[in-house]
Amino acid sequence: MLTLYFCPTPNCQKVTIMLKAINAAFDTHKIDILAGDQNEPDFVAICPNKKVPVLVDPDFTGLDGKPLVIWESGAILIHLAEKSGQYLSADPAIRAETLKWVMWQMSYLGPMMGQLHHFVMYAPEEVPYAIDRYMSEVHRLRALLNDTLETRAFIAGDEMSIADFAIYPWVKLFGMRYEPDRPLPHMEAWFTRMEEYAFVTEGLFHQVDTIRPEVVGNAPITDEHRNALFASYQAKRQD
Ligand SMILES: N[C@@H](CCC(=O)N[C@@H](CS)C(=O)NCC(=O)O)C(=O)O
Repeated sequence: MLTLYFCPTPNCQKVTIMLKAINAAFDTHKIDILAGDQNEPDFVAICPNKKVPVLVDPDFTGLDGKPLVIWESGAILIHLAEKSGQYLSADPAIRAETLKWVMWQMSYLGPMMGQLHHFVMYAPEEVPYAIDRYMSEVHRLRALLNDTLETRAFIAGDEMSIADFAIYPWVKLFGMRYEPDRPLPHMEAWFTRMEEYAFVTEGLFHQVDTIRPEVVGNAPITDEHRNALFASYQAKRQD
């Protein structure tokens, strides 16, 4: 059976949506990132990058001769798409378009939204330049998404793909916290189209009751949480 090391945040929710979409059986191993579970030696042994999600797929053998371990959510989506033969077309043009948007999510949308969240929620001091910089990037990226969805049903064309799964949790749950600078009707219509599929909502809300209130802004972030999340940064500051 597949094992997913997980917490209910967008990078993990894209994987749970995919797992539900392909009807895969999986065990969830909860990693409490505010408690610092990602820094524990057992976890670091499988993910030296100290981040979730991590997928262990015993149907394949890794370079170390053990069950295959994959981290980086985009790589996990591609692995599951290739394994199941679903949500990543074999047609070169559709495949390229799908991978382009997966990479866009991994390199722009996720990092820019993540940094905005960091400077709004977690930074120990206010840095207006950083908030302005990441907020304007988030506005730009959402506008691009909205404009793209004006002429297509799903991100990579007529068919739902791993590009939709990668992008949806970020703009749906996370993005709602940061008001857009203009209406995004095509993105809203895409939300509705996505949510016609029960697995999208099931994947998005998988174990969502275990989310910490601090992660969604309903309780204050403390130095203890910052130390769990940004251990190397804190250590450097104390030098
Ligand atoms: N590029 C990575 C990012 C993973 C990531 O940042 N995961 C967050 C949760 S959404 C995490 O593990 N944070 C813990 C930490 O920063 O210590 C991916 O897409 O898998």
